[in-house]
Amino acid sequence: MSETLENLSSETRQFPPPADLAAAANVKAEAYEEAASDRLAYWERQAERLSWTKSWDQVLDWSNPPFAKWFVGGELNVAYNCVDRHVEAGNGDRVAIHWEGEPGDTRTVTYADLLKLVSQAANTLTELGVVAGDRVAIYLPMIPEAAVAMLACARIGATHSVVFGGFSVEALATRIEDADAKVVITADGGYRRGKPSALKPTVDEAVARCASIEHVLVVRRTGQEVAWTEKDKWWHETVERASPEHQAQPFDSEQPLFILYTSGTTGKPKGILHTTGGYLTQTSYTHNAVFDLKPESDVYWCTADIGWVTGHSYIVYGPLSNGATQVMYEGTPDTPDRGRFWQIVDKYKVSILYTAPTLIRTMMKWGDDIPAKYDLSSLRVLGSVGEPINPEAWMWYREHVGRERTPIVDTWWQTETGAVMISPLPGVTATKPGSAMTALPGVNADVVDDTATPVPNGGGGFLVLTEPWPSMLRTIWGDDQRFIDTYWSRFGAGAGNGDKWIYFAGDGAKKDQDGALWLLGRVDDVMLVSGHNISTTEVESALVSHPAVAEAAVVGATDPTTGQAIVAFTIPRGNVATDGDAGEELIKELRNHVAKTLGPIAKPRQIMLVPELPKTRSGKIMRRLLRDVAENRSLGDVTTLQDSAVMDLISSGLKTGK
Ligand code: 6R9
Repeated sequence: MSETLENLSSETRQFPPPADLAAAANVKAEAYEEAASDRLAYWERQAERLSWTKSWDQVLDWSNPPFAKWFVGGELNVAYNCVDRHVEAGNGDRVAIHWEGEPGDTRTVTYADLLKLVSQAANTLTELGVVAGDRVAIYLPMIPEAAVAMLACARIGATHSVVFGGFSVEALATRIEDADAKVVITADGGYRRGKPSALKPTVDEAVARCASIEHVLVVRRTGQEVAWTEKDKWWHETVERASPEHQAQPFDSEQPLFILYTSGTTGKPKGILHTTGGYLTQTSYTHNAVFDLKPESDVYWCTADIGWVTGHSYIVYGPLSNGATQVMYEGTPDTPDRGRFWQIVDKYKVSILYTAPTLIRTMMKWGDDIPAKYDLSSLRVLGSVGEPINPEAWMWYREHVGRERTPIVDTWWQTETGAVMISPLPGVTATKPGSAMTALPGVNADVVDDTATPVPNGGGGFLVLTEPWPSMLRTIWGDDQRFIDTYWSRFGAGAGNGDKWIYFAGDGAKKDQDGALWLLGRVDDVMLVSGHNISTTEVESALVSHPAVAEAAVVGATDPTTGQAIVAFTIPRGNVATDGDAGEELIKELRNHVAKTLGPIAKPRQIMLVPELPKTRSGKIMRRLLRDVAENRSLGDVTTLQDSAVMDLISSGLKTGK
């Protein structure tokens, strides 16, 4: 890319933390100075949140960059830290998981129950021949057994590889093969959109292709008919009959904990490898700091799927290591109706809610009257993750969910970073709608130009992390070279530039006049229009700021005169007329609205009104597929698409405007 990203929009609204929350906050403003004065000592203090059977000799070994070792020589057991120690401290009766099935069935799992289940599952895996270092694939719906299975692997030092329950045979098989997994843990099926969907047939097909799999453990969730092979064992006939006694053994701080595959835009999926001591330190610390968690009184709910890194770090490892009480929900937000999320918040008196911009925009589209029907007064902190949150979606979240009381923490991080890196602190930061604000204490982030020089306030460029952090990925499973090439060869020492190793996140960002960070989306998505780099995020946010728009996705399509031209796919809000002339009028108005908000250079060449947008299971817009539509190509890889019918809907219902 020849020049830095444009810096088009400006936002002046600002919201200081509520005084009572600030006064009682877990982390105060001093933390920034403490961490800046001695970063490693700061992380060492965070590691002391955990129970170690052997302390470390060295905080960080960075002698062979970019391969980091944290808390070198330390030993701990991750499952012990997430379960046993809370029971030993007398909190066995505390609810760990309020589980809500989609059809309305519920389960309450206390920390004592969790200890029993995790111990039984650890014993079963051991009986099946799984030993420390082996890989176990997990392909489950959002049921408590998903967390149990992950913790059971951690307990015996095995490495889990969770694959989204919605992924295809192909996706599952390539992940099993790449990790050379020995066992798969799955279920007959799960509930989605009001009916049971099957999982086992996908596993059967994948296992038939993967010689490494010796056993398949099957949880009975729906009771549907399943085919049975000699590798299959029912969970309730093995795990639930196993001994509940299991002594957790300590493992080295760098023992692998999990592999999680990120699809990326090209090439085969990357198996991101995380280890134990540093990962648990940072997930535990950030969950406490960013959400201001008070484990005795808060009810926390993260709406992510366990198959996404957010589910790993902020449903399983962060919250459970902190002894939190949380809600886990199996299904979709509109089953049986569009109030389901708010009904759950009301029912369990959820105090901390962590969700994604895609859901917030969907709720905006469904209408303000839906959340208004519920008592949401228990909420005190709201979080967002997964994509840049448009300022208008942020304001809607604050107004209609937070009822103008609760701070919003917009948390930037990645599968690769393992835990939150950039976020406001709810008791400290005066937030700006749409900004993730600043790096957390202990984290060093910056925005640089293409010569790796930090941009001044007011400038835009590439987001980088300039110092190693405890929960950083250790490598790409089986491919150290790809790890170096992907993340470390753009800037700094890995690019033959100086002796500092600089991590390139792949995102564009800008620093505003106060130094707050604004994430601008993946740099692969940046558009080059008449020589100007324009971020998709800013044009999308301009569209969403129009009252007729619920959601927008913007791509750059090849254009003979401007190089690339801006093409926008826009979902109108529910009550907006779009038939015939009304649609044409709206398109004209929206093009002018963007030009007025961001400047004429950002005026879309074309706006299409669509009923839906293609998204991944974790809710990210797949702009790559929209680029294919905008350039009249056949669609590329659609295996990670959440709902394959969406692309047909878009192609058949297009209304174009020039
Ligand atoms: C946790 C997670 C990582 C990519 C990341 C960025 C985008 C995540 C964001 C955000 C702006 C935020 N992203 N959080 N962009 N603001 N608060 O999402 O991990 O699935 O690996 O995706 O998601 O583009 O690089 P992962």
